[in-house]
This record gives sequence, structure tokens and C-alpha cells, in this order.
Amino acid sequence: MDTPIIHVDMDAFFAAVEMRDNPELRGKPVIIGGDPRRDVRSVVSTASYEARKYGIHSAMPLIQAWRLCPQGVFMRGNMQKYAAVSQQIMQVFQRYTPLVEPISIDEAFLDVRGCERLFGPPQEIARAIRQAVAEETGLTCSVGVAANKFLAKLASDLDKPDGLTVIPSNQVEEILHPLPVGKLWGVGERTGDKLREMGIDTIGQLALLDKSLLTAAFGKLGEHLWHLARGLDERRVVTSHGVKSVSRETTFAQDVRDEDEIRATLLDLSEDVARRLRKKGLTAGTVTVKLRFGNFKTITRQGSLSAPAALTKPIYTRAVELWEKAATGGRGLRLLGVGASNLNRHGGSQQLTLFAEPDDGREQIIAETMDQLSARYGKDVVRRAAVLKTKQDDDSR
Ligand code: TTP
Ligand code: MG
Repeated sequence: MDTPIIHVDMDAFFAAVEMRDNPELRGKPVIIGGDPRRDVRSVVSTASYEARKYGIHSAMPLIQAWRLCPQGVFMRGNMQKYAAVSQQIMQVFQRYTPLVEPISIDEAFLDVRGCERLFGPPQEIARAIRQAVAEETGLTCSVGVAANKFLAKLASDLDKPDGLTVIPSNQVEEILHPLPVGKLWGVGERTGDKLREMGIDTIGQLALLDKSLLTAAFGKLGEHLWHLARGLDERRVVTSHGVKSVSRETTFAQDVRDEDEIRATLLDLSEDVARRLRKKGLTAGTVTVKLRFGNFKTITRQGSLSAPAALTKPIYTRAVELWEKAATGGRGLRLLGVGASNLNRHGGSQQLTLFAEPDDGREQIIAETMDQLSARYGKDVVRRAAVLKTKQDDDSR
């Protein structure tokens, strides 16, 4: 295997933690998301495998889940607890390789290249990780082992829950081709429908198409699909080691004076920065705003946060204060940027500060849900303020 990648994903994560801590819940349909009698607008965060038999799944309106399974145990959930377990599992992964990329609260990619001498072949490392997670957290996970991220993630899903699947390089097509196109990373409902209209149901059928045909039909995504259908994926495992700041900026087509538009843009940028911090498992202690005027004069203003954060609200609030204090006095802005620095891994003593403010539990749940959705469907699918602009990435090392 050229670059052995392991993907780990906890099983029914929030529900499993509750069932671990309350043995009475074991074997029952447990639905995390709220009390359907009170939280009428809420959606299901997750459901135990017992509840999934009733057709209940993440993001389903709670009311609907209640109708499907009125005898289910409905719970609000406890983000602090899940975040603590999340750290525990990420720390387990770190013992096997420094190349760990957390991609959500219960999932990570591990690049285990070069770890064989210490821990044995990749499937042996995967087995050891499953055992360590079980022993240290009392929870099960599903693990995939393959030559790249796409295949490893696909593999971890093939034998869920509590499974371990290896896709050896010489069996990629055999395993991949019979699967439905929806299993391809980047194929959501719309693309899936379009492919099926074209008579393409399986990945194998897709693999028979010319690259040019796919690009004509789907643009850049088409080329990406052509690669995936062959089991090719060049993405590297990206860790957050050594990242000193995370920032985003937007250049306006025309100078902007409207304060509401500036606030909306700051919110949008703060949201991106916060998401990137969470993705890297980092918190920021300092916020910077960058302002460039019509005449290209550029200023930056920096301020610290009362507690290290990885959520939109504190970053946005500080960014607005910094912009207001800079008193741009109605001068048109050409560019606006938000940055976060003074970064720390959100582990150890930092952990609880993520939830320091009373309403942050909710904010955290919103953040996690948005992270999940954007990881699945692309980052522009969920936006608090739908201001879509071209942004420049700038992760300074
Ligand atoms: P997932 O790994 O997608 O789901 P899961 O761990 O509950 O179940 P599976 O065995 O299929 O992996 O998400 C991890 C947690 O993230 C999940 O337990 C709850 C939370 N979550 C939400 O809050 N909203 C969502 O829409 C999704 C997908 C997950
Ligand atoms: Mg999971």
C-alpha cells in the first residue's frame, strides 16, 4: 500500500456515549436531539442503531422521528461530554502517528506511513486502535484502511458498526465498482439524480465514461469523479501542527461603505475562520481584522479574546469591535479580512473554555452540525448569513 491511510469513525457517537453511561438505555432506540414535545423545531443529531431500524437518521425533524418511534428514548444530549470523549479518541490516535487529521467530532484520518516498524502493518495498527478506543472509552468505532483518504473513509463505512475493513490496492475496483454512485465523495442528491438520469447507477458504470464527457456534464466535479471512480485521491492528511494563524479575506468588486454589508461580511469571514479552527482542533486567543481602503492603504487591528475560542460568535463579536474602533468613517473598503492567531490545541485545560459562556453549548451544537453538513455537502451549503463571495485562503505557517 503506497500511503496507508486509516479512517476512524465512532459508531452512533452521541447516542453511544449516553448508552455507555446509562446501562438502562442499552438495546433501546435512543434518539439524540431533544424532547419532541418541547423542541418542536429540532432535528435528530443521531440515533442508536436500534432506532435506525425505524428509519430514523441524523438531520430528520425530531417530530418525524417521534412519529416513527413513539416509544424511543429522546434526549437533548451533552456536548461537553462528547467533546471530552472526542479529545480522548484523538489522543489515542496520536499515540500511533503524529499525522492525525480530525475531520469531525468523531472522525479522523491517520497517515500511518513509516509507523510499521513500531506498530506493525496498517491493518494491525487499525486493530490496535479499535482495541485501545474500546478499552479507554468503552465505545466502538468503525475503521477503514486503504491507500488514500477516499478509499479509507469508504472502507470504514462498509462494515458499520464495530467493523474493520481493509481495501487492498489490488481489490479496489472489485470493491468499488458495484457500489452506488452516491458513495462517491462529492456526489450529493443532485449530482446523484443527474447521474442516474444518465443511466449511471454504480461506480463501475461511471468508471466507463470518458473524462471529457464527465467534465462536459459536471465541470470540475466531473474530473474529480473520474478520479474517484478509479479509486484515485491525492489529498494528503493535513495536521494542524505548526499553523500559526488562520485567516480569510474578501476583495470586493466595488468599494463597500454599507455598514450592514460590512457586518455581514465579517460574520461570513468569522464563520469560515471558526470552522477552520475547529477542523484543525485549534482555539484562537487573538483576532485580527484587516481593512484595505479604496486607495489601497491597508491597516490591521488586533485584539484578544476573553477566553480561547473556536466558535463564530466570540470571533465575530471581537472583529466587529475592532472594525468599529478603527473608525473607518464611511471610507469605502476594498478588502476585508478576519484572522485568528495565538492558537492552541483545544485539549487539556483549554477544553472547557470552548463552552465557557452559558449559551455556548447551543452555539457549539450549531457549529458541529454545520461542520458536519459542510464536510458532507461542501462548505457553502450552510450559511448563517448567505453572503457568498470569493475568498482567499491563507493558513500561515
Ligand atoms: P456521524 O459520524 O455522522 O454519525 P454517528 O457517529 O452518530 O453514527 P455512525 O455510526 O453512522 O457514524 O456523526 C457523529 C456525531 O455528530 C453524531 O453522533 C451526532 C453529530 N451529528 C449531528 O449533530 N448532526 C448531524 O447531522 C450529523 C450527521 C451528526
Ligand atoms: Mg460516527
